[in-house]
Amino acid sequence: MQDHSSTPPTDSVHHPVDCSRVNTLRAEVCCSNKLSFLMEAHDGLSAAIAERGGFKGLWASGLSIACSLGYRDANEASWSQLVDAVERIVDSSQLPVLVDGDGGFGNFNNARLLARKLCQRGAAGIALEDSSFPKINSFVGDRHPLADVDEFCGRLRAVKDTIAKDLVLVARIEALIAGHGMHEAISRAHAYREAGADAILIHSRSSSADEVLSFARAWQNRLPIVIVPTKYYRTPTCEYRRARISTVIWANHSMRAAVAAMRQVCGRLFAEENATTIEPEIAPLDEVFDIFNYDELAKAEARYLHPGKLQQ
Ligand code: SPV
Ligand code: MG
Repeated sequence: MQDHSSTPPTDSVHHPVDCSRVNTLRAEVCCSNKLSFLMEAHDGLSAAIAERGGFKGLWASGLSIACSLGYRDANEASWSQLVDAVERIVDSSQLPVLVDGDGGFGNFNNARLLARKLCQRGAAGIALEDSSFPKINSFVGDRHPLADVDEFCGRLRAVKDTIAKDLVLVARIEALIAGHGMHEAISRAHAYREAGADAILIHSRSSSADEVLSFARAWQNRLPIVIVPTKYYRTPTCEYRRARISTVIWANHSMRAAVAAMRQVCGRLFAEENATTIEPEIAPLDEVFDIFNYDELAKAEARYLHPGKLQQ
């Protein structure tokens, strides 16, 4: 008789969907007593590396996912391509994933379909922005038509009714990006809160944090605040703690790091026609194998492919 009773190897690549991820994200994003950080991921590799780096949650960035697929951040990638990318991100770490759902890919119906699919793929939250379809990245150009408030509230309500407590719902305000000013941003925040948002993401393209900090003062913590300090990166993090911001999203930093590193290695290999000088500067293959737990595969092979050898 062969012994199949030993403990099965843990397969961290294909773990079951963990419902507690939603609660973890809720605790991280919706807590204003403690500043949380979400790290951008755009594929399984960047997700696994962020987890190893110590992050407790991930931001599935629309910009970075589009970029990794070779698309522009203008709804060129479809909702199903986004959902597929999210599945790889979810499967590659144990962390909760807040998904950048753009505007929901259309009206209330597209938004609730997207939310349901993200739930099925193990996402923990969705951020919906009040842009109109097709969107364009917030840092590109000056035309950012906002969605009508009531129509966008319908998108939020439809998502909330669909996913109930199964996803954290973050409403993202683009009013400052679109040049509408603080009054519009605050009045939208009130409307989105009433429509069922769990948190408000206030976005800004200013090089200082003044806009988001004055939003936080006016908002008075009626719902947790999420920020994306891509352009105002010089602001000391203690200012966000002082303002009782709940969550900082590092929205595209792994993707941009990868762009710089790939540009460098391609340039060097092309010029030098030899890998001697570049080898010490790139990740060893063993690190790559370690990230995706190749050891587990070897153990699984011993257990399932060559079970007889286990007894020897
Ligand atoms: C993203 O990461 O896709 C975002 C953040 O939406 S930003 O690109 O800063 O608008
Ligand atoms: Mg985006």
